[in-house]
Amino acid sequence: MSEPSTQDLPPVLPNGMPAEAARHYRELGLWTGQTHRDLFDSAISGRPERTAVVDRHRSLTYRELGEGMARAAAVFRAAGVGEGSPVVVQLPNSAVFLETVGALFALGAVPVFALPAHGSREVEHFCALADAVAYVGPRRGPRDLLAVADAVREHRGDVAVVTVDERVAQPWAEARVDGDVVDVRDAAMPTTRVSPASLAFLQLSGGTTALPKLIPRTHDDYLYSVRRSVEVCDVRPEDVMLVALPCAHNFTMSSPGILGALHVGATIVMAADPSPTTCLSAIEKHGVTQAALVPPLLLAWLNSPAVARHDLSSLRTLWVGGAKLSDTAARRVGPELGCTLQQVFGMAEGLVNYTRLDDPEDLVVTTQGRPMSEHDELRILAEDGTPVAPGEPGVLHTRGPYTIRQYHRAPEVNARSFSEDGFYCTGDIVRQLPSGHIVVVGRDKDQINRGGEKVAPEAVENELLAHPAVHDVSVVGIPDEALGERICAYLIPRGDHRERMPTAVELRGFLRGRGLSSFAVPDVFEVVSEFPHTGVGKTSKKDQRGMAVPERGPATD
Ligand code: OOB
Repeated sequence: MSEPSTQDLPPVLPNGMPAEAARHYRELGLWTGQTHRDLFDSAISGRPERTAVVDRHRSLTYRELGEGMARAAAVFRAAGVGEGSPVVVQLPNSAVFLETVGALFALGAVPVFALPAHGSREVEHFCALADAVAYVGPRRGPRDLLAVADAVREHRGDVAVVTVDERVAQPWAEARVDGDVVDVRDAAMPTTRVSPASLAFLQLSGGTTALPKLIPRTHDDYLYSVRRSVEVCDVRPEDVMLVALPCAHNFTMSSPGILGALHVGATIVMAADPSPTTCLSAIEKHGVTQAALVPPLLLAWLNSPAVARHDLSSLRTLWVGGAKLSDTAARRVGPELGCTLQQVFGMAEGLVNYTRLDDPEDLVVTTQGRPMSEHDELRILAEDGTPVAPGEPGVLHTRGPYTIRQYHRAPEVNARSFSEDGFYCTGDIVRQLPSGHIVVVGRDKDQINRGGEKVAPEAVENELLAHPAVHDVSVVGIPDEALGERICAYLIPRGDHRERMPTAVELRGFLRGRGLSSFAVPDVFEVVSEFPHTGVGKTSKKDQRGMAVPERGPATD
C-alpha cells in the first residue's frame, strides 16, 4: 500500500479523532497527506505569473507571494517562531495576511486566527490558551486595534509582538519584532515539513462560553473540506474571488474561500471593508466572479444605489451564510445581481452545507443546503435524545471527515459539546427534507448571532457586571430586520446609582476600554428594576427576548 499507515499517527489526533477514524478517512481517499504548505507551494510553482492577491496597496503574482512569504518567514524566525509555534494573527484583509499565513505554514508554525474586531481581552485569552510564541498585528490602523498589541506587550511578556504595515510597498522590510526591524534581504523559504495529521491552525469558536474556545484543525481534515468545497462551488483557475468578510474567518478561509482559490491558482481580491461602495466597484474593476457574504451584507448590497452604477456582469456566484438568510432576500439575488446564489450553513468546528449550483430555485432560496460530503453523518435529535421523525425539527449533531471531536484544551466544554461517539452537538435546531437539504429553524444554545457575528451573552454580562453602577445584567438577542438579531443588555442599577445611570455611550466606552470585541458591544441598553423570571426563579431570557425594544423604565411582568 502506498498510503501512510496508522503507524505515524498518534492514538488521538489534535482534532480529537482517534487514529482509527483517521486511517478510515485515508483509506477512503478523503485525506490525502497534503499540508497547507503543499497547497501554497503548488500554487506558487504551478502559476508563478498569475496574479495571486490584490489589495488596495499591492498586487502580487504567485511568484511574488512566495518571495513575500520568505521575507515574512525571516521576520517570524527572528520573533522566535519555529515548528509547532502558535502565533496569534490579527490582521486586516490584505496581501500581508496571505504572506503571513503562508510563511507560518512554511515554518511549520500554527496560526491562531483572531479577527480585527477582537478586543485585547479576547486576544490575551487566545495567547494564554494557545501558549502563543508571537502575536502579529497591524502597525497602523484603528486605535482599538493598535491597543491590542500594547495590551499583549504589557500583559504577556513571553509573547513576541510583530507589527507590520500592510499599506507600504515592502511591508516585511519595515516590520518590527518587539520594536526592531529585521534584515529580510536574501531571505529564503524555510524547508520545514510537518505531518499532515498535525495541528495546522486554531480557529475560534462562535462563542457560547464567556471566552471563545479554540478549534484545532489538522492539515488533512481541513484540506479535504477545501477540495470538496472547490468541487461543490465550481471554483476555477480563471476565477477572481472577492474577500469582503474578515479574511481569517472559517467561511472566508475555506468555504471555498481563500484556500479554495489558492488550490486552483485563482486570484484573490481583498476588500478593505465590506461596504457596497468598496465591494461593488472592486467587482467591476477586477472582474470579480465570486464572493462570500453574511445576510446583512447581502441586503446592503441589494439595497445599494451603487448596484445600478457598476457593471457586475463578471459575477457568477455569491455564497451567503453565517446566519439565516430570508427567502425574500434570497429570491432577489439572481434577478438583481445577475449571479447564482449558494446558501452556506457552516461552522468553524467542521460541517459545511451548500445548496448546489444545479438545485431548483425553490431549494436554493428556502434551505441552507445539504452536507458537502457524503461522509458527513448527521443526527437530528428530540429533547430526550432520540432521533426525530423525518422532517421534524430537532438539535443537529454531526460527525465526519472534517468535523472536530474536541476543542483545544477544554476538557469540561468537550464533555458537553461532543457525544461519547464523537458527534459534535451544534446547538442548531434544524429539519431535514427528503432531498437531504437542511432548514435551520432555531437555536438551542446561549448565543447571539448578530448578522453572522457570534456573541456569547455571558462574555458581555461579565464585563458589564464590573461597572460600579450595575447591580445585575442580562444580555439577550432581540429581533432586528437587517441583522437578524441585535444585542440588548438589560441592566438593574446598584442602589445608589438609580438616579443617574451611565448613558449608552459611556457604557460602550467602558466595555471597549475593558477590551471587549467591538461586535459584542450591545446595541441597546435598557434599565429595569427587575428581570422576568422562570418558574424556578431563573432570569427568563426567553421573556426578555420577547420584550423586543421595550420602553425605558421598570419591566412590567
Ligand atoms: C460560520 O461559522 P461559525 O463558527 O462562525 O458559526 C457557526 C454557527 C452555526 O452553528 C449556526 O448557528 C450559524 O453559525 N450559522 C447559520 C448559517 N451558517 C452558520 N445559521 C443559519 N443559517 C446559516 N446559513 O458561520 C460559517 C462557517 C463556514 C461557512 C459558513 C459559515
